[in-house]
Amino acid sequence: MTDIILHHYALSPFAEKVRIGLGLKQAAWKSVDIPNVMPKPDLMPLTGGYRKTPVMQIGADIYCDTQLIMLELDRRLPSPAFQPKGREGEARAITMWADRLIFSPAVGVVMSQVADKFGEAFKKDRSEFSGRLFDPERMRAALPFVRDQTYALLSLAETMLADGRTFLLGGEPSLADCALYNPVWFIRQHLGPAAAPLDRLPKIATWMEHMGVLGHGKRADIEASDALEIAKAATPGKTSVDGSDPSGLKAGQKLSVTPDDTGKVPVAGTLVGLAADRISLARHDERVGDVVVHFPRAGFIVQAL
Ligand SMILES: N[C@@H](CCC(=O)N[C@@H](CS)C(=O)NCC(=O)O)C(=O)O
Repeated sequence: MTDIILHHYALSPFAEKVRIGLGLKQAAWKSVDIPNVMPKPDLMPLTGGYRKTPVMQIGADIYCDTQLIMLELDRRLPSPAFQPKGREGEARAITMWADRLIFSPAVGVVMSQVADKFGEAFKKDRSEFSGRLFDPERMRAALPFVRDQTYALLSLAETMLADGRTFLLGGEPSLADCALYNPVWFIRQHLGPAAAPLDRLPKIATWMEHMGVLGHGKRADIEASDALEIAKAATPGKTSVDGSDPSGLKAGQKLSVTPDDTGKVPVAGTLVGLAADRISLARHDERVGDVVVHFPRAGFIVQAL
């Protein structure tokens, strides 16, 4: 298989979800360090505008959003599986819950306590990214609310672990564990393991120890320019458009795909792939030649151009 390349930075919690997944699979992968704010001049030729972290590249195929990155890793490296047999939907539903509901208040818990550390460039970037002013004063005032939300939501995971199981779906780690690891890791990374509300969640503390053992797989650092060369030398993999998709979209249509929550930058291209879990656009860029950019369906807005 062509190398897995992860474009990411060390402190990104969504990147940590993928890194711990690569550890679970004991995968070998290549790492490109990207800026944590715009501009990202060596990422844009690959994604066509998608700016979030992380992005996975395999040759000339570019995977946006960890929802799809994890599915693609599972497809290409099936063992050990991210999704226990017969419980695939459950694993993915818990993942969506952690990504879309827990992440935001957990980030609030951290930001409300460290917001003053960030410079103007970061504040400006994150204001644009979220569509809301990065205001340390407002963040500090929100701490009781975001801490309560984080506690209430993490308590559900604490309940899942209450019967003594090692991981969320049983004896083996799954996609759901990698997703929950993301916000808990972020709080611990910035505020330590005893920070509220983690101090009230002993089962999650033990579970984090089991998760940490998974590691990050076998990582080798490469330059962004190497990744661009790899894309240029590669040909995108085969894709197909499901003709019975309820959207009625047809192969060859010009479309844009845009995240519905943050970093809402549209990516334009030609439809070459469509399935229940993904939409794929072909694009061309001088620096990388022909690439196909893949997005999940859930959480992305598709518009005809
Ligand atoms: N739904 C996305 C969320 C990704 C996300 O929000 N990543 C954060 C970093 S953890 C981000 O992009 N921040 C702005 C940036 O890195 O430029 C996913 O699952 O990949």
